[in-house]
Amino acid sequence: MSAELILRSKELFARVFQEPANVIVCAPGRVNLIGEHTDYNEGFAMPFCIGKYTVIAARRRTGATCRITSAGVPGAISTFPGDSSLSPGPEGDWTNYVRGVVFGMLPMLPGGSCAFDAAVVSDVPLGSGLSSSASLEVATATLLESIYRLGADPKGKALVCQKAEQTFCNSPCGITDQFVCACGEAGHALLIDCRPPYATESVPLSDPRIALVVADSNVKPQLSGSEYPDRVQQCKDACAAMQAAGHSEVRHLRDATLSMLETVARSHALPEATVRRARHGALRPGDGISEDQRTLQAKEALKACDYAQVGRLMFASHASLRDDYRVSSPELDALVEIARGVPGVHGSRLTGGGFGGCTVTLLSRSAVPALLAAFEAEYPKRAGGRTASVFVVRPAAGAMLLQQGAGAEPLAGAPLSPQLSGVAKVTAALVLSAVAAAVIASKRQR
Ligand code: GAF
Repeated sequence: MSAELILRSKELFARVFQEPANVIVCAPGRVNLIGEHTDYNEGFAMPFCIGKYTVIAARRRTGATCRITSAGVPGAISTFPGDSSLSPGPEGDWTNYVRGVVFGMLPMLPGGSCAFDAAVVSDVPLGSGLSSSASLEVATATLLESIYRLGADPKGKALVCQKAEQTFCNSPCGITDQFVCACGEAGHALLIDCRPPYATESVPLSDPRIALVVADSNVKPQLSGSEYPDRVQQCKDACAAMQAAGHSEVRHLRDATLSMLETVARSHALPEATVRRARHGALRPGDGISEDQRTLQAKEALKACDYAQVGRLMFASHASLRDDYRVSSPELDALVEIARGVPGVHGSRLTGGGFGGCTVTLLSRSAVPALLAAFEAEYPKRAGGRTASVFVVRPAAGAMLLQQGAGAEPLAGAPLSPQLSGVAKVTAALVLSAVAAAVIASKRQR
């Protein structure tokens, strides 16, 4: 987290609302190390927060009107009711992420209403599959939690945010992004069991011998386009077919075995494409290789510092997402293949929903310069001249209250401040590192 981002949020607030903010909150973007398209099948995912954040500077008001501005939309102030009359704004409006969360939290608020002024700044790349939307949602929930002094419940907060995205933003997303943005821990990945009651396990991921590199293909994914909802539906169809074949216990792909699926496939009850999606999906561990099994194996390998094994599982995950789940793109495949050719790279895969966006690569720290050079030299050749935006990431802390008080003073000594200083240290290390500073990409977009 850069101190500059906090300062920018305060300045924006003061400029737009003509007085100082008195609360500052933040929530990060995320990368998923492994466990893709498993969450809506009640499977397993293992993401981590990246050191890029959405920061909100705010001030509680009386009444029931919310006003919000964003550095990304200079000069505009959006106003909406902070009570049960609240509804989504126009389709695609960025404030729908905020509105949805406010709406979802109304029952928890005194009198069932709220009022605030808020200014949003963010260094999470927008629309790159790094969860800029979940970051905004969770930051909003953290704001309400802070200004109305609600008891902290990171998991409950994540669920409200997921529902906000589903109902106000028309995206049938799973729980991974909001969960890690709310519950992530610095220096750790978060294994999430996406079946209620959502057990989690923090898995150490701060070995100085390894590095994690995110490469943005600079092709924008469209989560609310039809491809993602189609995948969700195909998984449901596969479950329905297995139920119809007598496997009544298959409520989600998590409950299915490979042999159940094969039986149904042989009876031609499902289109071939649906069978392939389900093969990638969360088939019950212990029977065939699925993304769920890879995720659980990767967690064990990570705990044993067996990075070669984690890497093999990442490559296998990418192959399954490319060939069976069909959510990759030529650009993402190119980034993974370029990484595969660099000595010291353990594994690489697309991360997030796919159809563009980013890859994540796990490698020896000493191999980072070679990987950056390979992306710079090779990607434009394989991606029609497009360049990638590449940065080193380290697992960072989840959402937090940063500052509170008359002039929004830092929370020195408060329980959250050690987390903040942890983030600050990580960020400082990154900034000082020649490797991390090597953002090789141009800003060129499509
Ligand atoms: C997107 C969704 F928002 C997540 O819930 C998850 O399904 C992911 O795609 C794929 O793993 O980020």
